[in-house]
This record gives sequence, structure tokens and C-alpha cells, in this order.
Amino acid sequence: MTICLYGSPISTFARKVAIGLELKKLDYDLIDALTADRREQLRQLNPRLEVPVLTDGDLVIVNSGDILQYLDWRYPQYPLYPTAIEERVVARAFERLADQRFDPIVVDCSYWHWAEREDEPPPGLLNAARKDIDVLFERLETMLLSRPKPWPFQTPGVVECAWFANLAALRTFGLAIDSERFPAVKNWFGAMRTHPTFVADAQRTGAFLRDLKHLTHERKRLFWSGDRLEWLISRGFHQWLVGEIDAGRAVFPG
Ligand SMILES: N[C@@H](CCC(=O)N[C@@H](CS)C(=O)NCC(=O)O)C(=O)O
Repeated sequence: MTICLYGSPISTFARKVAIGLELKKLDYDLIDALTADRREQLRQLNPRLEVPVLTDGDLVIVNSGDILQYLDWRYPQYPLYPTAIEERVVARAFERLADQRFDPIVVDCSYWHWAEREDEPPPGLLNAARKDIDVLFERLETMLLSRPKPWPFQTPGVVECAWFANLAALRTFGLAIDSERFPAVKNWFGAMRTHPTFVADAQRTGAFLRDLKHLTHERKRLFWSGDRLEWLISRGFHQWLVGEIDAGRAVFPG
């Protein structure tokens, strides 16, 4: 049976799954499903028109967390989730923290680096991001220090899959990990950046971003969904968003 990952090097959630597949040493075909010519195929697989989608034979699985859990159920070798239930609960919490809190901030700030825009981010956006990221890093720092044996001493798993792409994106738009305040986070990310699976992922996305103008991805109308909207609105950028919708620059899940 062939495993296919419908993803995209621009998608943080698809990168999370690609890293998971590689840590589990599974062979898979990687299809960029955010190109114009794949749109209808993606709609058939996921009416929300979101990646990642994983197909394994006739099975179709959407949503990065569900996909990684599926992979551990179906292919238990090289598990991504810890075996001890208490540790699994913590790992899931930190997977969610990346998916629902960190990813929205990073992605909302990233548009001025790859989308086709002439303007600057709305005033205050980057400062709001900095403040909220600090709060997240405080929790992450504590969790990393309290792990029974923090990776890199064991093996990377779901928490690393979920955080890597977003951590790697930070410095592109002038946000960074403060190594004095968050040394464990800094070292942890440093360890990921030397691991071949994470290096390969960063290279795929780096190559993609260098070649943007040759691509058929939508870069004018931004795709808004779930927690990325919540963060923007809750931090007071609703008027800016209304402007985007009125100007026809916003699209929403199918
Ligand atoms: N909860 C979903 C979120 C997936 C998601 O937000 N996907 C984005 C890319 S990271 C997407 O496909 N957006 C459609 C687009 O950009 O056209 C997951 O964890 O897989």
C-alpha cells in the first residue's frame, strides 16, 4: 500500500506530518496539494481545502494530530507518542500548544514574507506576537526542563514534529528565541537543527521559498481559518481583517 501525503512546503501542519513520517521511517509520496492544478483533487479529499491529508490505501485521514495518531496506531514501530500515559497526556498538551497557540501567531506574521503584498503588517502585530510568544516559551521552557529525559537524550517525537516548522520560521520575520530567558528551548531547537530529518524539512521549505515566483500557489488571497482568526481578532486586529475581506484578499475553508 502506498502512503501519500498531500501537503505543501509552505504548510506548517503538513511539515509536521512529513517530519513524523520520516521519524517513523515510513516511505511515502509527497504531493504539493496547494497548487492551482491540484485544487479539485484536494477538495475531493478534504472539502475544507486544507492540507495535510494522508491517504493510506483507501483510507483518507485529515488533520495533522489525527494523522500522527493514525500512523502510531497503524505502524507502531518508532512511536511518536510516549508509551507512558502520563507522558502522553503532556505530549498531547504541548502538541496542542504548538498547533493552537504558537502556529497561529507565526503564520499570521508570516504573510509579509511570502504572500504578494505591497503593505506592511498592521501596526502592533509583531509586538503582540512577541509578547504572546514569550508566554508560550515560559511554559515550554518549564516543560522541557521537567521532562524525564528531554530529547536529544531520547528520540524526537510528536512535540518536536509540532514545534519545529514554527520555531524555524521565527527568525524570518525578526522574532527570536531569547537564549538567556529560554536556554532549554534554544538548546532543544538547536538539537533539532542538527537532526537529518529536520534538516531535510528546512531545506525543502527553504528551496520552495527561494523559488516563489515560479509557483502557482495562491499568494494574493490569504486563507483564514480557526485559531489563526482567533489570535488576530483577540489581539485587536479585527478592523484590519475587515479591510482584507472587503478588498477581496481573504478566503475561508470550503
Ligand atoms: N487543524 C488542521 C489545520 C490545517 C491547516 O491550517 N492547513 C493550512 C496550511 S498550514 C491550509 O491548508 N490552508 C489552505 C491554504 O493555504 O490554501 C491540521 O492540523 O492539519
